Amino acid sequence: MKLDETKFTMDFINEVKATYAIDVKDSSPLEQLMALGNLIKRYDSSNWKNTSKNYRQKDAKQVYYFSIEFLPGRLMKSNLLNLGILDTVRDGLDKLGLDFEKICSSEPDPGLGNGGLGRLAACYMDSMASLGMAGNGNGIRYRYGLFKQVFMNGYQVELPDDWLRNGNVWEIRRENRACLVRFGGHVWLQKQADGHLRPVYDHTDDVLPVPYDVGIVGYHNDVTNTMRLWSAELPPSADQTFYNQAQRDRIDQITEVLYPDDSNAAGRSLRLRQEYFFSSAGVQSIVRHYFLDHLSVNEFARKVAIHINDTHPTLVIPELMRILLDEYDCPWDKAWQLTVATMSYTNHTIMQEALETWPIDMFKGMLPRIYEIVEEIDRRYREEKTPIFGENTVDKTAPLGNGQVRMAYLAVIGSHSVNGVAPLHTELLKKDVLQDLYRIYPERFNNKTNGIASRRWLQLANEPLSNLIDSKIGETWRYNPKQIQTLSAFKDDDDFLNKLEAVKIENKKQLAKYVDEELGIKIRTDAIYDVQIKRLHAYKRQLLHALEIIREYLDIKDHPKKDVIPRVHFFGAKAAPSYHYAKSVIKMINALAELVNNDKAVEDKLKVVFVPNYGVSLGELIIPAADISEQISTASKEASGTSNMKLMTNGALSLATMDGANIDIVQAAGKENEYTFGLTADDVYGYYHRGDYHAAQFYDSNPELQRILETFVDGTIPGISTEGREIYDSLLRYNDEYFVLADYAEYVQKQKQISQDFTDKKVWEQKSLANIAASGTFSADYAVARYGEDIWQVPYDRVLK
Ligand code: DL6
Repeated sequence: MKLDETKFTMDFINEVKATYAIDVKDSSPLEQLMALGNLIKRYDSSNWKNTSKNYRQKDAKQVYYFSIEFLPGRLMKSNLLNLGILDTVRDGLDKLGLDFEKICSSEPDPGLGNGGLGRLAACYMDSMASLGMAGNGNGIRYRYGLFKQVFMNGYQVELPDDWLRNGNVWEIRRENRACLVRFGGHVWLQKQADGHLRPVYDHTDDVLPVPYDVGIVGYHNDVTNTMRLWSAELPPSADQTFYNQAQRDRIDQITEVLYPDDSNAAGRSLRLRQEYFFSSAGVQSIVRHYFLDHLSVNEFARKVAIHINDTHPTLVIPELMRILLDEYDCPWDKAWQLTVATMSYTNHTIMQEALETWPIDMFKGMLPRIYEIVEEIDRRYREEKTPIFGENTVDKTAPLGNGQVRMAYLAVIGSHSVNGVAPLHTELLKKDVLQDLYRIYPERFNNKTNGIASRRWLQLANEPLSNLIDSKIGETWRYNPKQIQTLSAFKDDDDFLNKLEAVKIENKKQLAKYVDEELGIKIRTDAIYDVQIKRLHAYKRQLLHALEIIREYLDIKDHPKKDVIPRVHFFGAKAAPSYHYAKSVIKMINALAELVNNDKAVEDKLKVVFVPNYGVSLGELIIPAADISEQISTASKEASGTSNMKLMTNGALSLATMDGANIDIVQAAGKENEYTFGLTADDVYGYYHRGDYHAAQFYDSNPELQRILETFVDGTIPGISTEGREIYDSLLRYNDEYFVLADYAEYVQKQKQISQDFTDKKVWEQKSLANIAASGTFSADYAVARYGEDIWQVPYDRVLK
């Protein structure tokens, strides 16, 4: 959009006055944020309105991306960038003597996701809008996000994330679009006057889902899509006194708080309520919208695509069946054909514990009509497939089995497409996790490698680098990220390489300032910034990184005169509150940091920074400053990873196992520009099949490793007698489930190589450039285009090069 700076400043002054009845000079950054947000929302309102109108006029096929998590990050800068008014607004506020950065950082970071899955959903929302694709998000408006992490005596403590405390300036409450979701009670089918069997409900617990819409602004294309988040409320028409406190609480609880990612174990009935709540509300709203312009259900699958982001929204399948059968009198076969043609499912993990199942008794009691439908899906599946694939295979893969409703199997059976998120991951789904279903429905399986929003992770997070890129190759890469590839022509341009280094140092200064001011740790800006930012999980192996830090520490202590390339090791990671082992690793790393950072003998050479409460905004600060991207999961365990892509596009070199999308990154940027090591997925599966992994062998043959492990239990790292023992035992007594010791030697060797290579600035910058140049292919724009073409069959406007 076009915006004149003078008009903007006048509008802003008036907005502050109208909203708060004060002058700008008397307003706080938070008030300025709210006023600015209101103003930007108003500027964008015509685009938002026209986008929906255009889609309807064109009768465009709509995609509905169902995700129990969305992790969008702050929206102010991203909206301004996408509207094309970032500089105008920044300059205008500057002229008013206001601090634009301070205003932007007053915006709370919506913690509506745990990690990769929710962030991916947010990247895809941004790309759908930017491609001009009719894409809608559907999720939950949690009153509290994932916890706020603080460290007390090195332990993770979880505080509530009250992100809505001051309201959310970007949302619009649309109470007139609310519907009704039923839980519990009794249901039976009764013949109606028109001869149709329809369900009759009795004694149900009814909940009113109220949608809050957030505009998702496309990049320079006048498109604003909608992300719809549902909030659970009391149905208004009922006599309010009819509800006792327990019932009110039960309703409030549904959208009160996001579940941490290890808490979706069977038995958590609130999680199941959340899942049905947003699935049902979303599908009802889709059907309502569809029937505004269509008279029969016949066109449904040609006009609607529903995407199931991991298993949490799988109940959209029986819910759509319910609506088609019970409300539109559709015969079963037709309803099923439409449902399968509408649905598609992405799997995001091969970890067994994350493949959701629900005890049948609980499910049936909470969702009686939905259970009947799942039972019928199960019955028909068995009837159709048993003659072909045999009872054993069908038993193993049916939606109901072992007293459980098996969500992943239901998702595969009820969708026309099933995808993994990196080639290796998709292969493992076919060969291992979903192998029987792959045999039954081979044509459904496909890969869609993840992508990231390069607007947020490069253009916004790293404006200096983006401007430098512009200065060499112009601005078209901002629309077509693969064009960054042309930067590689400058790999021998010393001036350009020096500028690349200067940008990195500037970004390191920003980060160092934050670390000093917030954590009281002074770090050098000429050190290697070695970064591992992701959820804390044993398979991601923050422990392996810690072993290297201990090795470096002992080496410096043993050889005080030795020349050392200084390093700062960064961690950012939340552990799920009930994940005991992960919390022990956090405590251990914090204790190690305490030891290292306070030891005068290593002062300038080694520092450890564990940044508390890692989230999108901290990622935007840390990633542009990174030299090394630690992607060191046990091969086969990380489905894809996306921090690997964000770090790469900011010029960090990957220190990586051949896991998830690391494989594709290495292929794109060239093996010579990354540091790869460790067991492959085949090696890991080899150990599983033979059952011959013996961690002790690696320990026994490596005195350095022995010494390092001793520090967990001999008091060298103070204050971790319990955690140190637990970690030590996990490696030796319980045989190192994630092969840390097997990969140790090669990992260390690569770390030593990194230190050596870092001294040759030119070669280092060339490697960094190779990563930046190859990163465009991992833009979410291409990923979403592939989803649009192959899975959803929806057109989009932007021609991507
Ligand atoms: O696909 C997004 C992201 C991947 O990049 C990560 O590799 C994967 O671990 C993550 N998976 C989840 C699974 N959550 N559950 N359930 O977050 O997805």
